[in-house]
Amino acid sequence: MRYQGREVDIEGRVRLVMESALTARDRVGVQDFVLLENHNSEAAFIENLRRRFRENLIYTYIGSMLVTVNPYKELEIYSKQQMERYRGIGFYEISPHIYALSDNTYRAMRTERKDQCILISGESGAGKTETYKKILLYYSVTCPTNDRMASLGDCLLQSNPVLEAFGNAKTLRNDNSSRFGKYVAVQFDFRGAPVGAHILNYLLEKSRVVHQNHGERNFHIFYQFLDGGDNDLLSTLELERNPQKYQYLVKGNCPRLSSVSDKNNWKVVMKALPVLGFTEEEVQKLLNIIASVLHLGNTQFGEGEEGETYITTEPHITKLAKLLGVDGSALGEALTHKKLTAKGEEMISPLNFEQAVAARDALAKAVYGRTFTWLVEKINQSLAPKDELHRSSKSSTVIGLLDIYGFEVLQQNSFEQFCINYCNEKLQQLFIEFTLRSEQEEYETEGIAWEMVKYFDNKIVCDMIEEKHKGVISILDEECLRPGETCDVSFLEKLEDALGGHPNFVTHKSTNGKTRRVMSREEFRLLHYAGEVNYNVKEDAVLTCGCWGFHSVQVMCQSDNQILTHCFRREEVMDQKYPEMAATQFKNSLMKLTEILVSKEPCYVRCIKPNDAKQPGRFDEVLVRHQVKYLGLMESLRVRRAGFAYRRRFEAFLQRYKPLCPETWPNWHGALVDGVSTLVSHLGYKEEEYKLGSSKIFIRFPKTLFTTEDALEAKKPDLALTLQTSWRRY
Ligand code: AOV
Ligand code: MG
Repeated sequence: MRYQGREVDIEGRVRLVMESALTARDRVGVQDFVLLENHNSEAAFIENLRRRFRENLIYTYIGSMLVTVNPYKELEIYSKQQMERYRGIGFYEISPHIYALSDNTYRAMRTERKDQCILISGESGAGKTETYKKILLYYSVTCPTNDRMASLGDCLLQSNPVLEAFGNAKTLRNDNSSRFGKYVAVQFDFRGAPVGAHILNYLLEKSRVVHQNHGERNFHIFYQFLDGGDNDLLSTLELERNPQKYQYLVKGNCPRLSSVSDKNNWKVVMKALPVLGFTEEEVQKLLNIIASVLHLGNTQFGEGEEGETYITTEPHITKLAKLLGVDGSALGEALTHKKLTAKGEEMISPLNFEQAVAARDALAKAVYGRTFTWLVEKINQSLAPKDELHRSSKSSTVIGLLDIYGFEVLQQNSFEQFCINYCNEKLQQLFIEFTLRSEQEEYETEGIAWEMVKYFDNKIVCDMIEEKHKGVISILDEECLRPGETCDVSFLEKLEDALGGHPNFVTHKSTNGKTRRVMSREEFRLLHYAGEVNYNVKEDAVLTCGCWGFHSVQVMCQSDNQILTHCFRREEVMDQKYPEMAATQFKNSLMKLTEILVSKEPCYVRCIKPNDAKQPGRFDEVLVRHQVKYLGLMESLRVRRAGFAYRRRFEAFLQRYKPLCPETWPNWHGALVDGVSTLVSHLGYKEEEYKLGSSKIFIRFPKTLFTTEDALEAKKPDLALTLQTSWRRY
C-alpha cells in the first residue's frame, strides 16, 4: 500500500520508500501548481508544498503568482551568482525564485513602460519583510547603474536596518515583526536604472512603546542602544545598561533575543544613519529622544490627600526635561494637569492618578511615533531623485513594493490589531478584485465560455469596517469625538445597534450560532477573512479622549530639540482643532494606497508560515491548510488552470505576428477577428489552445506562444523582444 510516497507494511509500520526509487517529480513536486495532476485537491496542493519544503524548495508558482514557505533557516540561494542566473531568463525556464519574479516585473516595466507593483502578503512571521529585502537586493545588484545609483542602492539597503530598529519588535509570532506597514516606490529612468525611491509608512503600533505582552519586547532600538551604546554616551544620558531597569521595557519580561545580537545591530544602525544623510547632531538629538522615552516611563506619580497628583521622581523630571529640551516645570505641569480652552479662556485642572499615568504614556507614544515619522521623512530625503527631470514622475516608471504587518490574533487585541487586520483585509480585497473577479469578468464580457470559480469575497468585511455612519470606523470616530469617561461601553452599544445582525460581527449578545466561544462584555468579535479576532474596547487608548493633548503639545513645540519642534507644530496648538481621528486617518491612508496600487500592474507573493515555533524543517499541516484556504490559493489555481495564460487585443496580436502569414502580411484589410483567425490557423493552433473573444484572443498555454515567438524571431530577429512579460498576468 502506498501512502503519500511512503510504504506502509503489514504491521502498520511506516517505511520510507528509497529516495532513489522515487522519480524526481515525486521527490520535489511540481514547480507550478498548474501542473498538478489533481488540481482540485487541497491535499495534493499541500503535499506538493510539503515535498518542496522538505527539499528546501521554498518557492512554487501558481502561474504568475509566487507562493513561498518560510524555511526558518538560511538557504544558499540568494548569492550574486544566483542573481545572474535569473537575469533576463524566462519565468518558466528555471526553478521558481523571488529573483525570477523580481526580474520579470522589472522587464515588464521596461518593455511595457508601465508601473508595476509587487504585493507581499501572509500572516505575521510568514516572511514578507525578508521577501521585500531580497527584492531590493536583487534590484540594487542587477540593475544598470548611473552616478546616482551607487548611492541610491546603498541608501535603500541601509534604510532597512534603521527602519527595522525603530519600527520592528519581537512578538510571540515573529522575533523581528514589522510593527508598521510600508509601501516603497522605486523609480527607474528610461534606461532602467534606479533614480530615486520613496517610502510611505502606515500606522506604527505605538502602544508597544508603553506596554508589551508577556514574551514580547518594545521596539528593537531601545535594547540595541542599551546594549551597544558606549559607556560615555550612556552615562551622559544617565542610562543604565540593564533593560530591566526601565518600566517601558520590563512588561514583556524578555530583554534578550536568542536569534540576534542587539549590540551588533546597534553598530549596523549607527553606521547606516550617516549614509542616509543624518548629521551627527541629528543622531545625537535622536538618541536624546530615545533616552527620554525611557526616562519618561520611569516617571512616577503620587496622590495627595485631596486627590491631586504630583510627580514623585522630582530630580528625574529635571533630567527628562533637559533631554527633551523643554522647561522642567512646564513638563511637570503638563503631566499632572490638563488645559482646556473655553471661549478663548484657558483653564487648568488637575489630573487624577490614572489620568496622569495615561498622559505620561500618551506623551511617550506621541514622541516616539512622531519621531518615527520624522525618521521616514528624513530617509525619504536621501532617497529622493537628485535629478530635476526625475522629480516629476512622468519621465520615469515605478516598481512599488508593499510590505505590511501580517494578520495577527493576540491574547488581547486592541485598536492597533484592528488596524493591522483591516489593512490585511483590504489587501486581500484588492487581490480578489485584481485577479479572481476581474479575470472571470473579463471572460464573461468577452463571451468566452466559462464556469465561474466560487471564492469567498471579503468585500462584506471591508464594507462593515468602512461604511459611512454605520461602519466600525465611523462609529469609533464618533465616540472619540465625544469626551466622556464611559465611551468604551457606549461604543460597544452603538456597534451592537449598527452591526448586531451582520454575519461577520459578534458580541456577547449576538453570538447566535456564529461562533461557539464565550465572549466578555467588553469585546466585540470580527470574523475576518483569515480568522476570528476578539477586540477589547476596555481602556483602549484610542477611546480615552485626548485630555493630555494640547497641553503636552504646547510644551513639546517649545523644545530646543529640532526633531521635536519638527514633530510638534505650533499650528497644532493655535488651531486647537481635534486632529483627524486615528481610525479615519488610517482608513484614508489605505484608500490612497489602494489608488496607488490599482494604477499599477500587480503581481503577488503569498507567504506561508510552516509552523508556529519558528523552527526549520517543521511543516504543520493544519496551520498550512488554514493559510492555503484563506489566501484563496486553491481558487487562484482553479481560475488559472481553467483560464488562459495569455491574452491580447486582436489588433496588437495581428500587428505583432502578421509577418508569419502571407495573407496577413503586410496588411490585413478585413475584420480584425477574421485576420486573427486566418493567422492562427496558418500557424496551426489547435482548437483547445486558444479562444477568440469579442475583442481579444486568449491563448491557453505559454508553450503555444513560445513557439509563435520563436517563429517570429527566426523570421524577424529585430522584432522579437522577450515577450514573457506580457503574458505574465493572469
Ligand atoms: P513577516 O514580515 O511576514 O512578519 P519576516 O519576513 O520578518 O516575516 O520573517 C520572519 C522570520 O522568518 C525572519 O526573521 C527569518 O528568521 C525567517 N525567514 C523568513 N523568510 C526567510 C527566508 N527566505 N530565508 C531564511 N529565513 C527566513 V510581520 O512583519 O510579523 O507580519 O508584522
Ligand atoms: Mg514584516
